[in-house]
Amino acid sequence: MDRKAPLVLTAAICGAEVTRDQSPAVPYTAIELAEESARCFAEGARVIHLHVRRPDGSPTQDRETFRAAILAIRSKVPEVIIQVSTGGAVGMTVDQRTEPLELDPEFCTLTTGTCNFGNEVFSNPFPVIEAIAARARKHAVRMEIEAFDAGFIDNALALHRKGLIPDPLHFDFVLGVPGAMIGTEDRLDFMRSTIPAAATWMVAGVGRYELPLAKAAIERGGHVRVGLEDNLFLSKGVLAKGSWELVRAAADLARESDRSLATPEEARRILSVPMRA
Ligand code: KMH
Ligand code: ZN
Repeated sequence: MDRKAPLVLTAAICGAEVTRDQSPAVPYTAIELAEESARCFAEGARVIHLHVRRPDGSPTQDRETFRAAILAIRSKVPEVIIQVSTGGAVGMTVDQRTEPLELDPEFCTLTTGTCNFGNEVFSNPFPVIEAIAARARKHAVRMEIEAFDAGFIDNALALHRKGLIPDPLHFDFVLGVPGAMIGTEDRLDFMRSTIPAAATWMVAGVGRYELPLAKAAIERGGHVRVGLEDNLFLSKGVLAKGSWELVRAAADLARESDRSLATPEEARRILSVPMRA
């Protein structure tokens, strides 16, 4: 990848696990998600990785809750790319996880392997991956491959060879999940050495790995995801005021490395996510 290509920043603003008890900045409602999306967009985020919550903060993949959130985000930030999660929360069924795909969103995640996830298991055996990919294809949703560990990439490439994951391939290396691959630079370099040269990639560092991996990805020509889903802290012991502050920190790293931030149009071209009519 071109080391000076414009940088696409994704903001993972909510997730399924983090709670208001841990950080008051975690958005739950459609309007909170939209306001946080607007703040992240203003700092340079071009993709919103979206989970939704019930009013009590518990995670859901309910289609209508996603619809309300997407409409609210669209009304505040028409240009931003909205990526719905098909991971949901640990323990959800394929039918639950794929509810947002029924809305014909422009972009979604696809996790291509199983790993420990804290003290739980994020379960993605091949029938689950293939079913989610089939529904994404049916709704013509662009897929981002989420690789929490090295074998997830091999699985994705096997599914790509079978025609189940379409070109062009785009990977998100999610590194630092307790129970999966850690977020060191050597792990990142190994992950990126295993993907096809034509593929695009980004990194989502979890916890303390978030900003160091953002810097490493920026220097290597990759793209970056930050946000409260992955990490609550701006620095050791200092809670981020919102995902927007982590986006700002990543954008600052890009400025220091002389990488421009992608415009909304550049982000859509780099990720192959055209604006839907
Ligand atoms: N909440 C994690 C178990 C995704 O969004 O696609 C899964 C996850 C991945 O967040
Ligand atoms: Zn997620």
